Amino acid sequence: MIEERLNKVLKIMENSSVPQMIVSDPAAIYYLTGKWILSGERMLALYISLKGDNKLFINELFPVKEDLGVKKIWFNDTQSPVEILAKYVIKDKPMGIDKNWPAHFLIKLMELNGGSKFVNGSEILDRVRMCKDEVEKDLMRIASALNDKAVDKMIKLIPKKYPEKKMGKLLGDIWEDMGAQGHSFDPIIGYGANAADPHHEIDESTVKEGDSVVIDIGCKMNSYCSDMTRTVFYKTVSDHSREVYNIVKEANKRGIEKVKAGVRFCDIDAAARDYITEKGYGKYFTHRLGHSIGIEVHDFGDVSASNTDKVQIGQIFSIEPGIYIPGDVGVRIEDLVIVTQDGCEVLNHYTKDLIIVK
Ligand SMILES: [Mn+2]
Repeated sequence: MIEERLNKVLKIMENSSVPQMIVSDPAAIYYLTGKWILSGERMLALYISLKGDNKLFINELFPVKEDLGVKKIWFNDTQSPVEILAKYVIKDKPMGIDKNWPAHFLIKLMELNGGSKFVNGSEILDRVRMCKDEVEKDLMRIASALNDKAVDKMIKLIPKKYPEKKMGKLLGDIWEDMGAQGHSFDPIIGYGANAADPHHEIDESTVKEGDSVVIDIGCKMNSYCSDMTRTVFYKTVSDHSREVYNIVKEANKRGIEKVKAGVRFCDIDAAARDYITEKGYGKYFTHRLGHSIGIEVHDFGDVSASNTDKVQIGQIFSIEPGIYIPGDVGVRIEDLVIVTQDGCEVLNHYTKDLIIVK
């Protein structure tokens, strides 16, 4: 177990009157143990408690030889893992449950009275995960540095006029060459009208003169995700498209400038959104400004009008304003930032100057 992380979790458990918790999400278990265990539909449960009698319940089909600093309780396919788990829990105390734990396990544990009440325990862990430690910050810097290089390679491929799908495939090769563990999410490469669809699924479209090209990509490296977007233009750019680009670029800048410890997420969202609205394009900025990122590309915690939490040092999230005018032009510019005392460190360094690819 990674003691420093576990201790942070235990402290919040204590303050929240959740003396015991079941963690089942492989990403959360990785965060706490440094080990990925992917057991499919078989139960995997890390039980942690304020008493310190932590245990990892794991099916024999997924042998983990190394010492993870937590006692392993093995079971096989002929046994009921929840019945085994229920023997170890404190039955008259509340139990935190992982938000992703399948209901059939939870219901069984409830039937066995494996706790005095059951609460969603994930928020405790998710909030700890939002603030990255120094090791994680470095891994995020490494993943983002690869993304800076990859976006450059992708932009240079545009004149080849490959369909979006082929571009996505080539990006997979780029990640492989760089030693990354593949995409952190399905890449978005959108030409022209497709660029105006924020979550466009890549298809067989090809680029046309005057198109904006949205490239929203990220890799996984050392189990951490990168995510950035750049928008460029092919051959020419209309005055209207240039105006839209410059507004998004300024909104991205204003969002980033607003970030510092103690500022509310909603105020960061507003810093970018209000500018776009002021310029008359508010209704075309249809999504939240950003999302937390780390082991998962969308970690807990979003940068949106409804999140009134204050940002804390070490949190990493995206700043990704966009303007999407259906059938016309789409522009998004996205960077990841690490919150610092006085501002933030921007993880992406690829230029945001308007590029016209010839
Ligand atoms: Mn993103």
